[in-house]
Amino acid sequence: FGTYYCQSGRDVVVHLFEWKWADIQSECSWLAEHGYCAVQVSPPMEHRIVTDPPYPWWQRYQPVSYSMNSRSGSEQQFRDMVEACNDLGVYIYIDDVINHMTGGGAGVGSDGSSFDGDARDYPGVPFGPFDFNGPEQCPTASGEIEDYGDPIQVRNCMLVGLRDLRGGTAYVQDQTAGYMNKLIDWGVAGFRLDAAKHMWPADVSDTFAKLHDLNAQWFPSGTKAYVYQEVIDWGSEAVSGSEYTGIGRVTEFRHGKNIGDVVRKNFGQRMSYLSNYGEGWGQLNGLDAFVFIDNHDTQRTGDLNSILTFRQSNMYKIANAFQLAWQYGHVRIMSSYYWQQDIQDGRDHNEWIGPPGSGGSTSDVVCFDGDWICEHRWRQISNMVRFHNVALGYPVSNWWDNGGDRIAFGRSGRGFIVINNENGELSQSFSTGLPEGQYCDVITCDNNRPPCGDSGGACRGEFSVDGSGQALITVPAGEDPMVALHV
Ligand code: LM2
Ligand code: CA
Repeated sequence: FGTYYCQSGRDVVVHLFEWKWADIQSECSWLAEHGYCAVQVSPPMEHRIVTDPPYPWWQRYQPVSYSMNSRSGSEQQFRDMVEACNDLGVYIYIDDVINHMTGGGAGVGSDGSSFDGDARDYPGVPFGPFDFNGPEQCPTASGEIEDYGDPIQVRNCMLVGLRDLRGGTAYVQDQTAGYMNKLIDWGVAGFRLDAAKHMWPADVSDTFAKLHDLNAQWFPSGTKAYVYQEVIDWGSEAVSGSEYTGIGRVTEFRHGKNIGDVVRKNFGQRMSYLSNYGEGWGQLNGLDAFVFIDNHDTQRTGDLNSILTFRQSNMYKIANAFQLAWQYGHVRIMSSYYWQQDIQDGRDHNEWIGPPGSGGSTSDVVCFDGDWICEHRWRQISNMVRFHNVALGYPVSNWWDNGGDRIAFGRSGRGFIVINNENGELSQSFSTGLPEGQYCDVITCDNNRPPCGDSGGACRGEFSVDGSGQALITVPAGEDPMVALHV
C-alpha cells in the first residue's frame, strides 16, 4: 500500500484542512492547473458534535458512525467532489480515523446517530462493548495510555479517553474496511491513517488486505489504495515508525522539526548542513517517508519554537521551497484557516478553535480573506510545486554552500535554486547544470520563461545560463531570499 498514483508529472498532496466538500470540488480545477496530485480532506464520517468548547476542529476525530454527513457536507456533496476532482485527475485521500470512536459521554452525531461512549455503544455502525479494548487488553487501571514505553498500552489503552477499538477482531476489521471500501468504490484513492501508532501493525495490514482495488473508472485496474500512516516517532518511545514501513508510507515528523530548526537557526543549525539532508539526518528512508513542514496538530500543539507555519511567512516559504526543491519523501503542503492564538506559558489556549463560520457550520472558502490562509496558493509555494514536478526523478546536483546559511543546488539539469538565509545580498556566478537559455525566477515571477512577469511588481526577471551552465545570480536578503529557475 506504499505506492501512490498521480497523473503524470504530478506528485504533491495538499491538506485542505476543514474545507467543505463543495469548496474542495471547485478548488480542484485550480489544483489540476497547478500540478497538485491529491487532496487530503478532513475525516468525512459522522462525528461527535462538541459544544464545550464550541465546535472545535477536533470533534471530527471522534467518530460516531461511518455514515457521511459531517461538518464538511453531505454524502452527496462528498461523492460529487470525488467525481469532479477525479475527472480532473486530482485525487482524494481521506483522514481515516479507525483506531477509536468518541470519548466518554453520550449524544447524537452529525448525521443523527445516537452514541454512548460510556456504554461503548454505537448503534450507527453498530459497535458494542465487545468491540472495544477493556481491562483484559489494556493493563492500566485508568484505561488510559500512561507509559509510552509500553507498546501494549500504546496499542490497547485509550488515547485521551477515546474509546479504543479492538482492531484485531474480524468484526471490527469488517466494519472499518467496509467503510473504506465504500469510499474506494466511490473513487477515493488513499488514506491518512490517523493514530496508526496506536494500532498493531498486523491489524493495520489485515484491515488493508480487505480493501478493494481502486475504482476502474479512474484508475488502472489492480491499483491499490495509497496509505500513509500517522506514527509520531521522535526516536524516544517503544513504538517506532519502522514497524510500519512494510505496510505503507509513514509520517516523518522529524522533517518539519529539523527544517524548522535549520531555517530558524536554532541550536546552531545552518543551511549548509542540509547537504546530506534526509536519511543522512537519521530520518526514515525517503521512499518510506511522508513529509510536511507543519500539520494540523504541530501548527497548534507542536513545539512552536521549532515548527514553522504561515505565521512566520518568510521562513515558511524558505522551508517549503527547500522541501519542494530537494528530493526526500512524499511531500504534503498544509492549507490552514486563521485563528487568534492565546499563548500562555508557552501553550496556545485557543488551539481548539474550529474553522471560520458560526454555530458549528463552516463558512465558504475565500482564499486570502483573512480567514482562509491558502498556503498552497502562495506563489512561492505553488510555483515550487511546479519546480518539484519538473525535477521529479532527477537527482540533486551542483551543491554549493558558504559554510553558513547560503546554499544552492540543482536537479540534474531540470532546476536550480539559491537560498540566501543571511543578511546582505548574495551575488556570484553559479554552476547550475541547466541548459543554456533565459529563465525566470519562479519565486517572484508568475511564469518560468521570458517574458517574465507578475501582477504585483515583485518579479526579479530573467537570468541567463551560458553554454557551460554558468549563471550570474543575485539574491537579496530579507523577503523571499531565494531564486529558483527551472526548465
Ligand atoms: C491524531 N493522530 O493520531 C490526530 O492527528 C489528532 O488531531 C487527534 O487528537 C488524535 N489523533 C485522535 O484522533 C485530536 C485533538 C485532541 C482531541 C481528539 C479527539 O488533538 O485534543 O481530544 O482529537 O477529539 C479531545 C479533548 C480531550 C478529550 C478527548 C475525548 O482535547 O481532552 O479527552 O477529546 O473526549 C478526555
Ligand atoms: Ca488502539
